[in-house]
Amino acid sequence: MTSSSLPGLHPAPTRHARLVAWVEQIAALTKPARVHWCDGSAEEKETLIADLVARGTLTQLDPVKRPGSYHAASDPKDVARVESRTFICSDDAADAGPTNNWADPIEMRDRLDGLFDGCMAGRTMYVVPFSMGPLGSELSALGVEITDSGYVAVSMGIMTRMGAGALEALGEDGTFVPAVHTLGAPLAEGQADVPWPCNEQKWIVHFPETREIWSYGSGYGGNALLGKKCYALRIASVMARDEGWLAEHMLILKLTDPKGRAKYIAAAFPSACGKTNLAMLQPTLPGWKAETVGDDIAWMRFGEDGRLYAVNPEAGFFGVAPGTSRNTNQNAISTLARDTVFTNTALTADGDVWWEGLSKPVPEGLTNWKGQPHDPTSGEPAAHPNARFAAPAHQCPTIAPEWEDPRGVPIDAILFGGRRASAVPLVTEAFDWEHGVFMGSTVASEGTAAAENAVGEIRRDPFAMLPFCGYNMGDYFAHWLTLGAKADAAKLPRIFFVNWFRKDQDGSFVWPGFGENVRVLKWISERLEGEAEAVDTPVGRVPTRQSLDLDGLGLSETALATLLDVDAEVWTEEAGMIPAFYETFGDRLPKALWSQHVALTHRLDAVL
Ligand code: GTP
Ligand code: SPV
Ligand code: MN
Repeated sequence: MTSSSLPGLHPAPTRHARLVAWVEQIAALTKPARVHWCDGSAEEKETLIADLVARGTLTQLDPVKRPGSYHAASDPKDVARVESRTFICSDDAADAGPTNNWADPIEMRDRLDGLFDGCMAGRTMYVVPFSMGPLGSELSALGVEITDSGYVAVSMGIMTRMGAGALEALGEDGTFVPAVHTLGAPLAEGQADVPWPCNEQKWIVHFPETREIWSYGSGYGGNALLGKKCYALRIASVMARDEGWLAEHMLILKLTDPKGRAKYIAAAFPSACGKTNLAMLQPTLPGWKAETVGDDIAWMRFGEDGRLYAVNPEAGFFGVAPGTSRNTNQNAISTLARDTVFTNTALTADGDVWWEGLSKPVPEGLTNWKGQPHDPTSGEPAAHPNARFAAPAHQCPTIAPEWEDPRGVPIDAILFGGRRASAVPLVTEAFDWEHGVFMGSTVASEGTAAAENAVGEIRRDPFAMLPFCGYNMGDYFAHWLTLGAKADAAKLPRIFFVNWFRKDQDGSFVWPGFGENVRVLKWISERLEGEAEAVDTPVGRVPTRQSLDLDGLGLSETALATLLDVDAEVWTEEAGMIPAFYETFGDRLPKALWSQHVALTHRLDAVL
């Protein structure tokens, strides 16, 4: 079949000639059985879902308990982002930097041509137009994902503003990021499909200069929903570098104090380190109110008034299920009450979903994420540790009224953080922007199940962007420094470092976390108002015992010492590990950060 006779290819529902030509070109390469342009309507979603149910990809959950919701079980080898298979194909390898996998763009294009040739045979090619950010906002940007996965099309419908509105915003000549995704599982004539088609080989490829994405072989999350990590972080970080803004792996939270004073806080924590939970925080302190603007990604730009404004480019939450419960995150539980797609959770005997941490005791008769009866004595979890939900953001009970404001929200504070059992205090305030950038650049965190790396092992994850920066991270640090230097210092967000994950000698968390994190946010908010005290330590400003509201927590003095005291010996060791990391960037590492490191060493020496 030639592309021009392909059902669905003509007439295209747009007069955007470049878009139509690109769709024709990809159809000619990938040779699908049919082409469907997504309009994002409710009827379309129903049809897509009916097809996925017929194929066994989705199972409908009990429509009374969880209306409009579905369960998917992935191939056991397709459960998380694949960082080792993720490539930044800049013309010059040095522009991808030491933290990314680089491949020669010409060789990669050759390889992709081979891989994508006929890769959609027997399948439908979905053309998925989407907007990252509110439709029509100056802070938003458009994309079109071509995919042969109905699951991806449905998920993009939850996670982005997908369909006719985005196509209309493109007009006849609008700019869009082209993103091609295939499961890499063509079907021969008469060949039966499997519930979760994918390929042993996976390639997640970005061309930063031409702003293109090509993804092969995976149907999962950040590998396949290309608006998310591939576009909104890797490609957008390059756009942001060139255009003077920031694309960050950050939640956005609105916090209002008992006097009615609102603050907007953006926070970058590595994958599976607490962004969704903090974004949906339920304050335990009376009179404090937290509202959600975004839970994973922030696009930020300086406004005419000199302040930094952020939008959440997404329209949904793709969150970690395990550990989510009424006690830890009631707002997430409420958000998931309907119209949600669950992937790799367990199934209950009565047609609902379950995961570790949701409830006690473990219900009888569970089917685990691999589709087998769950054996609680096996030591294996019923849900995959990276099991996720995809739910519309507007269903969140604490969604802020301004979450879709096209102007974004003005950021007052930026938090960095990681999962650190030792050394790093509960909260530290940076001395200034440059020191804050130094803090962000040296974030280290324990690995989690969100990617294929070893769980628990500490790795550097600067700005929580290690897997997501589309260019040389040395240049990325410089970009942060430049934006700060150009801005009015008084209007810059203040920078803080937090760590909810300190452990005691028994290996238990010292800080209660979750809703109690509002106590740290309260201190931050009072710092911004000039009301809370801090002590200067070599690593930054930490709360005095009196300035942190610890009423009713019953923390021992030992616990407080663990959380708030800076151990100069431990930190000398920490600081000693920075040069080896910085050296990997060679002369792309800004000199100011080396100076920050030297200054830290001097401050530590002075107290030792
Ligand atoms: P991604 O979606 O991968 O980017 O993850 P995330 O940063 O949004 O992490 P999320 O909020 O989903 O939390 C991941 C895990 O950390 C869950 O198992 C949570 O229960 C746990 N967690 C979150 N906040 C806290 C906290 O304050 N204390 C402790 N001890 N655990 C937490
Ligand atoms: C993360 O790993 O940071 C996620 C999940 O938010 S994914 O979309 O798979 O990247
Ligand atoms: Mn994330």
